[in-house]
Amino acid sequence: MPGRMTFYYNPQSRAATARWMLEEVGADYDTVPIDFEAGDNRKPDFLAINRMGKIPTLVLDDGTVLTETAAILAWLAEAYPAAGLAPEPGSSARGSYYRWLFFGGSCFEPALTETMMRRDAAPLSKASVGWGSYNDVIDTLEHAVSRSPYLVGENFTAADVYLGSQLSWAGSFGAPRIQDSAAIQSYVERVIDRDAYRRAMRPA
Ligand SMILES: N[C@@H](CCC(=O)N[C@@H](CS)C(=O)NCC(=O)O)C(=O)O
Repeated sequence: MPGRMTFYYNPQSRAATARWMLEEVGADYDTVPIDFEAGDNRKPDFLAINRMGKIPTLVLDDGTVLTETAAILAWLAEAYPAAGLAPEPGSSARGSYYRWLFFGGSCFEPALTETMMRRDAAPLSKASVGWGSYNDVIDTLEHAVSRSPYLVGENFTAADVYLGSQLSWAGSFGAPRIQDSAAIQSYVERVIDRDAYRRAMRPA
């Protein structure tokens, strides 16, 4: 089992998702608060750890630096197998699990950014951008969460931590078609109804 880690965190950020996962697996970690207003993430000490100046950033007990929410979740799921948050390596379910983990980062995130931050711009070419279109992404997710309780069938996985968190956040700041989708809302309510989520939402 991994030794004590250092977790750079702000509750109003993607680091909240990583904290949920740290709580899911029962990781041993110290939290370092990052105050964006104070510019903590642009100070030389932090930039020396993550040149991107972004969180979540997780430093392992041997000094290895992990960034990118999906990568942190995938690593934690593997490093703490007893938590049962990743399907068997090489199984079909493992393939689906990767599909949704990657879909979160490479389709949902940029589609959301395009929709929320470029509202007045013409849509980018659906055939050229990797996420197609926001509506296609939401249709795909709506279908995926309607056919089984979790993204990978009957079992909750780290992919649900990622997509559940993304959908919950996106809905809370008014992204289209999330709060008015009964299937997505029911999925979000289902996946966040967990002790680890509630612990992760407490003040650090
Ligand atoms: N690709 C990264 C994105 C991380 C990210 O953009 N984090 C934001 C907070 S949600 C951040 O640290 N922003 C501060 C800044 O860039 O100054 C991931 O998936 O974890």
